[in-house]
Amino acid sequence: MPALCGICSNLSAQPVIFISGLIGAENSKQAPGVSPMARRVKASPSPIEHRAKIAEVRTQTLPARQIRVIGVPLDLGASRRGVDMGPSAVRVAGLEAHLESLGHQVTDGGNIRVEIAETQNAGSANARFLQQIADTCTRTAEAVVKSLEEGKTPLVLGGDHSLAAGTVSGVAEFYRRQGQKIGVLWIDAHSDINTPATSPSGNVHGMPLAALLGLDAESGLDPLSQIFGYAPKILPENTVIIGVRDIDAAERANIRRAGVAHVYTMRDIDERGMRTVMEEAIAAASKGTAGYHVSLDMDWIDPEDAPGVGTPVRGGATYREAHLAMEILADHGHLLSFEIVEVNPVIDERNRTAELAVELACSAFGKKIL
Ligand SMILES: [Mn+2]
Repeated sequence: MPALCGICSNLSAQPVIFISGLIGAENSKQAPGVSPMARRVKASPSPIEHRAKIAEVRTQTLPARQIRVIGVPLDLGASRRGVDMGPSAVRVAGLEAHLESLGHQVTDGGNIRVEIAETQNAGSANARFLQQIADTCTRTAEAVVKSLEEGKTPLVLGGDHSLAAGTVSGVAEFYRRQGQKIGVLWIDAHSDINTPATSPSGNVHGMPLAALLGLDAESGLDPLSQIFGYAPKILPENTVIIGVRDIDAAERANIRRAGVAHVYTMRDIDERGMRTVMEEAIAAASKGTAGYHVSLDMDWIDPEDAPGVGTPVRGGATYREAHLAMEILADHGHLLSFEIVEVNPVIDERNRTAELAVELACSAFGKKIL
């Protein structure tokens, strides 16, 4: 289908309201047999009118949200210390003020209680601090459910990525009570799909996606998969992994075992472009669901732009690719909840990774260049 312009091609994937808004009542009176696309081309306004109209309609699809910030200063799931300071770094970078400047109402719900490593017994080497992490995730899940009940979009700040088992469980539980499923976009250098039985490191931040998909949940050994007493929280067909470039052998097998078919590696982004990848990812996560949760591990972005992360890996998304992905998410409007994890101020440079996290959150919540 030929697009009218760069902006129009953007619109072709928008909800129906968009297209009908562009065609207008007058044009809809045209003779039967003329395709909607032909009517649209015929009815093209001047470029300036056209752009103004698009700007107006786009704004309409992004209503102001009430956003609830929830900090989870967890670093029990990682071997490198420091991501427990992530929520603070992102707040210091001005998260609340920047989101409010976009017209959103932001309330900060404070931090979820987390145990301090030095006071705890790590338990089994297969999954260190697993029970303490599961307890924190359960508290996180309950806070997320409460936010959604109050009509607020949860914006969770980590902390290591194991906390996603809590966030996603909360979103899934809220929608399950309404008979609906959710999708997940897992944007990360790693696939985080080990289980306590397969993990080579015993670091629980490499396990949350497996827990959410209910992989090995029947073994009863993984309390992360049992939050709210059931598994799985998400289905493989609505789960999309984006930006991976460091997957161990067990994870490769687990991706197949779990049946996750929508995996976009950095090679896919290189070859096919961020635009195509995000459109396909959003389509998969949206299919038959109420919408999707976005779990953004800052290590997805190249260490050149995001040096302060738990586990840096070369070859990540560029600054602009990362923004574009978030902008495309905002265009679609089906974002149910959002989290930013693995910001590590200890190895950051003057808080620039936390500042980038704030920028990306703004793009995901509707900030536009023009
Ligand atoms: Mn991760």
